[in-house]
Amino acid sequence: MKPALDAFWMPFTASRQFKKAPRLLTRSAGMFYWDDNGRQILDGVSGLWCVNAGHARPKIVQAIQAQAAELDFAPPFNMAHPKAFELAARLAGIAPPGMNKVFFTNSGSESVETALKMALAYHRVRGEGSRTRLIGRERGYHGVNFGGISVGGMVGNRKLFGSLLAGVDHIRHTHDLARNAFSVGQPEHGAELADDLERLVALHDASTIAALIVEPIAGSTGVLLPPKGYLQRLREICDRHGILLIFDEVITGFGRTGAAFGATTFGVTPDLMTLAKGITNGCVPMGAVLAHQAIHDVFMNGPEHLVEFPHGYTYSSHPLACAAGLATLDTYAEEGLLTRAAQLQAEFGAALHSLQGLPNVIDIRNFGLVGAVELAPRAGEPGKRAFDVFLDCYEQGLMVRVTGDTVALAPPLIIEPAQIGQIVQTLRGAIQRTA
Ligand code: PXG
Ligand code: PLP
Repeated sequence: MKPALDAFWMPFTASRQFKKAPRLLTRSAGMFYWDDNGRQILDGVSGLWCVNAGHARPKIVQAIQAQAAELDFAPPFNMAHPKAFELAARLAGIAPPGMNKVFFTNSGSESVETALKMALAYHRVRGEGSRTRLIGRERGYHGVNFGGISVGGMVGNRKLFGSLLAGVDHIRHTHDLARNAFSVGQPEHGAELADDLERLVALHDASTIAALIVEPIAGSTGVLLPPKGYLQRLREICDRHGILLIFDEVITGFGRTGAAFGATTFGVTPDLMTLAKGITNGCVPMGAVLAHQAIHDVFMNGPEHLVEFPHGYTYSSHPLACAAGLATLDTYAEEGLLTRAAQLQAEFGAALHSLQGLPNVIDIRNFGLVGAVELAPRAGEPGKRAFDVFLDCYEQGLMVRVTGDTVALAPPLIIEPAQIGQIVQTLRGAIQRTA
């Protein structure tokens, strides 16, 4: 029986369109979903960039089931349960050197709020409370809470919501079709865009700036890759001015770029890192902030019976999420998934770039197991062409993600070469049919 669709106010959804022609997923396994008509759909986007090990992995399913029966909830404030410590240690073990303190949240958005608060508090606790300004980047996505949309750079996510956080500024984004269209992997041009941070230092003075937050690869706004040398340059400028560097790795974490984290792949260590999504393979909501030891240690003074960092969520380190997280890390390790994207990158990139020359295709981008095909917008209808491609792909049994006029791909890391071919073949047809 079809459910009534009225009551559910859906997130980030063209609801009226959806409710006229609902797309209901009822089952998942491995690389696939099935819909309510029993139709099989190849998952080209890991659910929503999160199911990195593929769906319904037995070890993760069993861990969640067993945990629910054993310990359902434990208060996380001045109390804890063993798996929280175990998971924190395991995460620190795959993090860049020094990033060994783990603060748990329940989503990427909460991880971002947590990291921004940590950055502000860090400076204040150290005695440099004038550093209150937060810097983001145009076209950044940092979730949907007030801090995140303030440092974020997507007009559609900001314009309805008033004046946002005070004292925020943005550096320019790195997307440059004129110089970098159809780059394979990291683009050649644009490392100098990092110098935009120097411009903001000159404008505001470093003594007022707490942190810069960027995604190593901007996922949600259309897979915008860091030009060669760009992230290194951001790190240098932050160091020169005492500004903390936050990498938002909610999408780039857990194998998407060919190593555990984008920081590892790109060889740049931030001060704070936000995680979510792949941390539990998307199976139970969870996020985390990884902090460098040096950031954490600044907080560890004052009377020992007092809370050092007044922040946390009822469901921080939830037992079900910790159990899922541990089983997820086991699965990644047992199957070599955190580095599999590096092995498949060349093949995935070549397959995607074979779409160059199709009607309306104005750029193709790839890195690790993330890719994008950018289409020329239909006149007067921005976003419509890519949305039509999304609907066509879905009809043909392929799920992709669309943002603006960019079609994004981020398949589970267990993908087989034949399935890469299937994704590209379906996309080819959809782009031709919607031309
Ligand atoms: N930071 C980054 C870099 C993200 O990609 C978040 C924070 C927020 O995470 P939560 O768990 O609060 O959603 C994200 C999430 C898309 C899309 O269309 C991407 C995300 C979420 C929803 C849609 O690409 N990324
Ligand atoms: N609102 C009220 C009234 C609360 O009591 C709480 C938590 O105790 C919250 C919001 C925050 O909820 P959470 O800790 O799940 O983020």
